[in-house]
Amino acid sequence: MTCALFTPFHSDHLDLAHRVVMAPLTRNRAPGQVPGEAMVTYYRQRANPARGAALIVSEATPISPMAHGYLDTPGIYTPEQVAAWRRITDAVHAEGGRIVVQLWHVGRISHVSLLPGGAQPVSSTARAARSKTFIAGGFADVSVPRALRTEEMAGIVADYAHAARCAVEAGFDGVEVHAANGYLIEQFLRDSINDRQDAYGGSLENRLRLLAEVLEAVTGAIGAARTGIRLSPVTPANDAALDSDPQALFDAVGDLIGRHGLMYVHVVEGQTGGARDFAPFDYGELRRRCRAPWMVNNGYTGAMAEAAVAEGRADLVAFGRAFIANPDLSLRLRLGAPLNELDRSTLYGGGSAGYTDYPSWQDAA
Ligand code: 8OZ
Repeated sequence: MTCALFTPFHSDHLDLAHRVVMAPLTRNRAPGQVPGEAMVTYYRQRANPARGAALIVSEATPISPMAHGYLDTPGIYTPEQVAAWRRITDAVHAEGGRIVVQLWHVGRISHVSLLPGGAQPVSSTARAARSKTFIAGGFADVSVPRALRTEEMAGIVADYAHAARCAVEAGFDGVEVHAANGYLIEQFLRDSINDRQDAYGGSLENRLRLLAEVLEAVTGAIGAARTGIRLSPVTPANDAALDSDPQALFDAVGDLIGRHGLMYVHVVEGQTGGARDFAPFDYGELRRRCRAPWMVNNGYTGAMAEAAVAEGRADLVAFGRAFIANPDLSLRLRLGAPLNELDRSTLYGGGSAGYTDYPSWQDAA
């Protein structure tokens, strides 16, 4: 295939061999919340830009014990986790690749069985999401959260900064703040969820406050040059009903981001893993405000990605499901080779089956 997608990308803060990015993908294969050998193999298989990703965004990675919401997700806040992630970043760099870690707090999308001492999940609100999570024994309804007290907010922000410092110590090339898919930051942003009366709820400025403080803290800890962010302005994922005015909300988010000069902005267009035209939204307007390299995601084929880059609608394109099933996705796209099919039954948890055993094009041939 020709070939805008396979031109190098250079910006002030990013130098990439081409435009194909591996999207963050929750796989639930970190028993004890620490990355193990299988994860090293999985990321290494996808790390060489000549076959795999120009940039890997890690699976969503909790920033603190209270940030977990799914079984066996790997944290980035203890020395043991930092040492374990270091083996992954070393493996990726040895292949000539780049990797950032996605910093995650699930907020109310969690379950008491996953939290320290059976604690209640925390959120902007005490109203439960009608949503499921994945716990020991399978899928379960999320637990009823409690609303964070105003004086607890500084601790959440400090957890983001601590995790960002851990990320750099672990050898990551940067971080992606997960501000998408109905998790904690979106639970504060959207007026459909945030029902607070304090300085973190009500007005647009107040609902933006957590994100503003997180960006200030993370860029203060590791620099804007190493800070990216993921947004999903109109996804309904995790029972996140749309804001009453998504365009106004995310235009304000864009203005905030634009003041920081971030490494990149990663946007899920439409319904995460679903309809790209789920609700109207002007992504071009958001991009103009963010003033950062623009990474798009959600159901892209190679042809769609090529067109988006060739027509200037995106700088980078993140592929999720296709990268699960095709460790050598970029080579296959470049050659126009057929793609392996995804096995949905092995997405979350389990062993090497459906994790590190998808064949490369060369193996198959
Ligand atoms: C699928 C399953 C569990 C978590 C997201 C981190 O949607 C996730 C996720 C996706 O951002």
